Amino acid sequence: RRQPPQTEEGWYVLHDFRSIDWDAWRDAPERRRSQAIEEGVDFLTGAESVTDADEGDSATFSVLGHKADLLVLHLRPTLGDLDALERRFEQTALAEFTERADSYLSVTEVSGYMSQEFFEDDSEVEDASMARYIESRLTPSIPDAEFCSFYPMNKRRDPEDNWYDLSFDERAEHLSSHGDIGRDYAGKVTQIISGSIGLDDFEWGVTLFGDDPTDVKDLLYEMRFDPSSSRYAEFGRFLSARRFPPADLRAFLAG
Ligand code: 76R
Repeated sequence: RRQPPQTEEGWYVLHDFRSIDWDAWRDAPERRRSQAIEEGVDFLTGAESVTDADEGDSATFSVLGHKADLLVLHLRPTLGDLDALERRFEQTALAEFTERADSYLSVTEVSGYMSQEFFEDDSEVEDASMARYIESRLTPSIPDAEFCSFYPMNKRRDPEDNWYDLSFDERAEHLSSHGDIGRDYAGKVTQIISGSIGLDDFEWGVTLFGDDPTDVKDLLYEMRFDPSSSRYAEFGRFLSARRFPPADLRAFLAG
């Protein structure tokens, strides 16, 4: 039996996808619509400035395509924080015009593949840059980029290609070449990889941010040819979204 790599967990992550009932929206009297916008802006602005918890981050996106209309992304220290945000949104007049289209729950994670020393030695992380790296992974701020791509993924468990049957060293080597590809896109694409084993349907959630969607596409295409993806990755649905400031909610709803 193989031992799992050690992991360290940080903030919990909720991807909250909503679709708008456009017919109800068009039919609603101006007074109700204004109230929905006002309460929606209040909720989203409050979430983005984290008035509800000690730390975390939130962001609002317009989702392209039919899968949803709105994505509200929350990172918070506890599940209770996320739970409270979900409930609070339901209390707004805006929620009356939305339905849950999808959602995903995960937790930010650093695994022992590239920072084994950190896990072997409980004491302080000696290396300051490693400490910063780990911190930025566990308590990330949502990058200020226009485009966001989200999908869940698994590592394959086929008899032929079983990620979980590989030795630690084999997996670490795969992830090191995987990381090399990723680092080529530094400054163009930022990722939040969050673990979801036991929390949601897949093993990880992948949230990518970039100003140019083509950079995201290029990065993923390149990774598809790398064994860590070509042999060992399986993907769920993909969703694409564009960030907007909560203050623009009226414009978002006006179309
Ligand atoms: O040695 C190293 O530098 C590797 C550091 C590293 C790990 C351990 C790393 C780097 N990743 C790791 C783990 Mn990643 N990552 C993804 C996707 O669509 C696809 O094919 C894959 C989706 C992207 C885009 C991405 C980006 N990574 C993981 C794991 C967990 C594996 C496990 O624990 O078993 C998954 C599922 C995963 C998936 N990765 C990087 C990136 C980028 C851009 C980097 C380099 C920047 C950085 O070091 O943070």
